[in-house]
Amino acid sequence: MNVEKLMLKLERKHPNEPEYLQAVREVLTTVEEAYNQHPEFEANKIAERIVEPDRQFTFKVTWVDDRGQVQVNTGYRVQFNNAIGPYKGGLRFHPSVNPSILKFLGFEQIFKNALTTLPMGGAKGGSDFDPKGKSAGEVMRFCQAFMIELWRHIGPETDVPAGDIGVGGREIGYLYGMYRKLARENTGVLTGKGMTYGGSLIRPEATGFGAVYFLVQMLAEQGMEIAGQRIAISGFGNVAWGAAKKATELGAKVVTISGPDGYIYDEAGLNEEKIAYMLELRASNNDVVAPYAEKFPGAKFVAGHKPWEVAVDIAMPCATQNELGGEDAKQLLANGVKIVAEVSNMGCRPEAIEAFIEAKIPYGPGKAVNAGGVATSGLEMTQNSQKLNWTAEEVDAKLHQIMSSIHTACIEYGTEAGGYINYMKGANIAGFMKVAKSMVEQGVI
Ligand code: 2IT
Repeated sequence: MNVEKLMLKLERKHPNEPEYLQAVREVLTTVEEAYNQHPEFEANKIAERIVEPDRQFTFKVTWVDDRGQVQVNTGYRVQFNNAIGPYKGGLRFHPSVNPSILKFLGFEQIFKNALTTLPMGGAKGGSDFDPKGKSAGEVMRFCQAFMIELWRHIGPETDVPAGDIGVGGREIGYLYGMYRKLARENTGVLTGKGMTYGGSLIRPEATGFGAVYFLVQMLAEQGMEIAGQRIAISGFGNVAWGAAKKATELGAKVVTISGPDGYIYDEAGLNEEKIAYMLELRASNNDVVAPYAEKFPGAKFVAGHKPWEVAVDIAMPCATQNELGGEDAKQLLANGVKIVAEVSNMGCRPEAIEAFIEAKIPYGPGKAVNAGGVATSGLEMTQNSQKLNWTAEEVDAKLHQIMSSIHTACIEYGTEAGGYINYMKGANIAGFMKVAKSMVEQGVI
């Protein structure tokens, strides 16, 4: 494979898709060497085939808001690759959603899902609908209108959507309700469902919990423990909540959370009450963290800044793509950061990753660290097809096991000559190999 030639072709074809190009470049450059040891990959044009989505749907979503005004949004589903299992990946509702962002997310999802050890292909979807300030009725009507279009393209053995930014348990409920009505069947076609209609225990916590289980293993590899570590978390949604909850439970001190308005610095560290309050803040639909500092006067709100300027041992980006840049990385390193566990998808910019690797700081990429979310979705699919519900302990034990196996795969494929563990390389190669082999074995289709 000639990465530069392939990238040039993609850049010409998709000049307006920077996130997609960024994700593809990262994967191809890190797998190049391993890829070239397999002549059958090149003979089957695996690289060219894997960067192209199987298909993409774009559809109009029309709905009526509370004032009686007609609203129009765009809905999308990118079915990227189903070589190892049904398409699987979340739906994102955010005004920034566009084909580039969904293609980057769908592409990442292929390798993440392969890492989970479960049979799931890669997909992503969503809409430019902005949940901010919308009433519950508006959210419901939007979700219903969205599913009226999407339902024909999905199914329990075809494509299984879930949540992502802006899509949580409430939205999944509305989406599932409409799917069930249209399809006239009760199948596990979405994951992240409520417990009364086929959901899995631990799914709401799974992304954050899994990330902390992975972090604990990264720390252990360096001879460190999580108890007593100072952690900077960004975001204040479902993922940040789960990570803060588990890290705090294990004795770490989470000192920041953040929103689009700025970040909260809480020197005393988060506790159960403050973590529970994060959910209230999110549910208020205002997308701001500032009220935290009014509610808990020991905490400080820093408007317009990111939490990466705070001196911490561990950084856990939990908000969105490219939220940690080169300058942020420099600042973290200058303040003595020891480990970066990226929980958001592609949360770090390439310059930041380069800086961490250059400084020999272990950097866990999102597709490994956050894979517990989709892994537990996979466990929800298994429970649905067995028509059984597992206990929280059973699900948590499986989540633990999956995160361990991802960590082992990263070490196996990512340990460099000097002993530094390049988790990005390890995760990309391990995920890629599985999908590429399966594509070769199944022929040119
Ligand atoms: O980025 C992700 O892995 C998710 N948003 C979860 C996807 C899923 O299908 O549970």
